[in-house]
Amino acid sequence: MSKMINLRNTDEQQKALLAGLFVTGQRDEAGRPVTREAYDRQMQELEELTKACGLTVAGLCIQSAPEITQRTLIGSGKVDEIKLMIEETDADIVIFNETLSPMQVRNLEKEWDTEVLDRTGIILQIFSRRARTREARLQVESARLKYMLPRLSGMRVGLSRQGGGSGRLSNKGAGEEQLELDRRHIEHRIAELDRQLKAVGREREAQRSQRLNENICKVALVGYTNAGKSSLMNALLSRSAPSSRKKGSRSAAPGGREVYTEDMVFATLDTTVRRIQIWPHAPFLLSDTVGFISQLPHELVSAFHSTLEEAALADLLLLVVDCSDPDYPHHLEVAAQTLKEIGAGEIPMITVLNKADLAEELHEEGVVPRNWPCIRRDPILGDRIYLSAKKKEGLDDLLLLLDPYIGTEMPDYAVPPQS
Ligand SMILES: Nc1nc2c(ncn2[C@@H]2O[C@H](COP(=O)(O)OP(=O)(O)OP(=O)(O)O)[C@@H](O)[C@H]2O)c(=O)[nH]1
Ligand SMILES: [Mg+2]
Repeated sequence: MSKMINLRNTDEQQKALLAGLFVTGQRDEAGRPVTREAYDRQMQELEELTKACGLTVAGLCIQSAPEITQRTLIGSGKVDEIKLMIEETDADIVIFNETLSPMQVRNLEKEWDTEVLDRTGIILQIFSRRARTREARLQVESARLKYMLPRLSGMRVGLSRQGGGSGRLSNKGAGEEQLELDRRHIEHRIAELDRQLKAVGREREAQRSQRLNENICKVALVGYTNAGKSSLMNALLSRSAPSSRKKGSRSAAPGGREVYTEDMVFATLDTTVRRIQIWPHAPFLLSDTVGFISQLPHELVSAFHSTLEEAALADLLLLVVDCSDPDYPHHLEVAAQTLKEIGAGEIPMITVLNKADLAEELHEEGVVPRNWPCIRRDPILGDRIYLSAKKKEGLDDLLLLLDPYIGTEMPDYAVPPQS
């Protein structure tokens, strides 16, 4: 099966077709009508997710219909159309924007003799490829198995990381037997993973309580994936005095100070905490963690609960959003909803409208509406600030906004820069 694709170990890029069903007259979680433009942006996001998985997008097929077809989600005419597209493009996989029922996946795979995955499946796949730390790996495996469990009946299941070799994306064919695991086996594995996660969680808890005991403001970067959270952390780090941590403090993660950034969804999966100390502002602890996305699979939210909890324990949230993205108001809503889910809905928050440089460029090209923000004009609007993490513009204004939270009293170990 695998609902977790096993990418071939080859230089050849594998091809995906993207499919979606735009149900006319549909409403979002807030009860507002979903426009075709908004739906097309969802499909663009699916394209980003597909690329982040190392796949090439070979084509796109969206059906517009008043209702779904139970058997295959899309209507039979579209099923035939996509079958032709698969033949023409030699696609290895079809990825749906909508969540598919196990029955729909089975029916479509039978029709097309090609692997079929949904949005949740592709997000889980990205997470499993990116997870680096032990905790992230455990969290992702647990989420994958929980996603698979209700989809087992009649499915061929590949849980092995090896797989492949058959020239297909899935584990169908040779070696299939050894890749089949039954429900009980999976349930045992989930229980074992959850036990290990609890143990790792206790270690994290010990580090965290040490930080919480420190008399220093804890600020958490949160927001939609690819908004520039890690870039903002690096921009602040570049202004921060070299670590002058108190003896015995373990608040900053070991290793290099800079964090990884990339123009790609889910570049960050783990939490990093750094001490930021920029004269003459008081020092504070800044954490950077996994980003949010529309329809973040709930298996992942629960598996990543302890990672996301970092935000729930902060004194202040910096909600970072890419304001050059026309869909940014929606990203803000998703972030607010996710924060509520993880118990961080009541924490004081500053909204950072990042990539103001890009928004301005687009504005000048006439791409975005005329009333879009301008970093040089009104950079601060209440608890909102426009800045550019990449160009390191607007950081002083941000620090001014932070002052009331981080305190202005200089601790004795804070030293002014030497001129
Ligand atoms: N033009 C412009 N690009 C930016 C800015 N800030 C970040 N970027 C770019 O946006 C991309 C994503 O940045 P990250 O800092 O990795 O974003 P993130 O929010 O940490 O993303 P995830 O970890 O994937 O959730 C990178 O290519 C950055 O260089 C900015 O102010 N202006
Ligand atoms: Mg990041």
